[in-house]
Amino acid sequence: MIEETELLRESLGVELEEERKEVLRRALIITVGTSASIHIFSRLMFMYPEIILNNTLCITETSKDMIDEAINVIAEGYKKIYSARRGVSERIYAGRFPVTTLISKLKSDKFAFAEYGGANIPHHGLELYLRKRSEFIEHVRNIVERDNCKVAIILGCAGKGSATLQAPAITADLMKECLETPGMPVPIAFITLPFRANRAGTINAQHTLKFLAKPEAYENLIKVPVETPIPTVLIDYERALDAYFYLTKEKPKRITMNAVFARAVDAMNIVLSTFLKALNYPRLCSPPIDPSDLLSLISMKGKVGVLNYTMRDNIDELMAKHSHDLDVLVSMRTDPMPTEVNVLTVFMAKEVPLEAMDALDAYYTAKGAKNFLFIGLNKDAKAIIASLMYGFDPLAISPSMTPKAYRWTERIKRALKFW
Ligand SMILES: Nc1nc2c(ncn2[C@@H]2O[C@H](COP(=O)(O)OP(=O)(O)OP(=O)(O)O)[C@@H](O)[C@H]2O)c(=O)[nH]1
Ligand SMILES: [Mg+2]
Repeated sequence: MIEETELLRESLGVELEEERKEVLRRALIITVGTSASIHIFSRLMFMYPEIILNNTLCITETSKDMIDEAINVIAEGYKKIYSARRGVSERIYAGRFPVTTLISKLKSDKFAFAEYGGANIPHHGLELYLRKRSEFIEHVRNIVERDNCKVAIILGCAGKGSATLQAPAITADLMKECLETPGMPVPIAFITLPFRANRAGTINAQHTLKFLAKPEAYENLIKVPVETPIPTVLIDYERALDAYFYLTKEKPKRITMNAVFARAVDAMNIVLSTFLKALNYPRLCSPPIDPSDLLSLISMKGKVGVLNYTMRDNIDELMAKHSHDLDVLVSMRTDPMPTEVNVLTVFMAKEVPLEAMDALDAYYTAKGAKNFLFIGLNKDAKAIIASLMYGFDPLAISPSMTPKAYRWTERIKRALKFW
């Protein structure tokens, strides 16, 4: 698990003022439900503190209390980062600029679908979204027009009442907007899937997979054009266990749930922060991410994407270990694997070596990449490969989305298989 202080220490090397001039392209980040705002976005901010200046955040909730809570958590994190950068006490910024400015922006950009939560029932959460659907799309249009956002990133944790069906429904609606209305951003959702030991969550998340694979099954309910692709990347908490064991080399009898949640969130955030940096700083990329290229890679009806990544201290280590790392660090697996995928790789290092492009082209060609887009991002000291592989069948997920009790020995054995 990457500690917040460590993330903060790394981020302090970044020259904020210098970079702010560079910003040419913004994303609209929409968090759906409680965990996405509180756990995912706030950790993402520690990995990429400029995220908050370079992009626009729209927190959505189905519960009034949780929206205030999310704003508080994000504002506290921002205060911590801002004061650490200036080497002063956090107290100085309590109730003052720029924290107060951030809070009022988050308050005006948020959107509440209801007041009392999705009550743990995905269909109820969906219904609450549908009641406010046109108002919400109008809200997004206004933000996009104001801030000129090129990509919309939807973050949700499937398993309870809100994100399970709202996140895919929002993505479907925004995809329709993107295809029909010039100037609307390219949407892409990043949705986590629960541990199979979470019985209710697992059963609920079956709906997420089914909705993504066969939106026509929900046609009467949702009235989205069922031909519209729903660009979505899945992050399976079950697979985070493999990543956890691989990266920590631990073989414990018992590990904490928080450690594994944090591992999944960090994995997702390594990739998300790298993609966002590539989007935000086109001048540092060769070639820059073109949102229309992204759209063609992820426009595959009924299919989803997975994240594939690795992070090492320097390029030599990364080049030596990348293929083994990439074999293990995948955010979701299916059985069988798709035979054809589209791949986008952002290779981030202080100076991206030319050999990286060859090496990754060869790696992904062997994995069945039909289209492969390589982006070199010259930034930051760590060496990171952040890939999006698109074209997986969500219903072929492995392990299957059925409740299962924990058997640590079995799981560790499975993780060891990949080493
Ligand atoms: N990253 C992370 N995820 C969590 C944590 N706790 C729960 N989750 C996951 O998040 C899923 C959804 O939970 P919430 O975000 O609270 O649910 P919601 O979408 O707000 O839905 P309602 O609260 O029912 O309206 C759960 O099923 C878990 O899989 C955590 O501490 N960290
Ligand atoms: Mg909630």
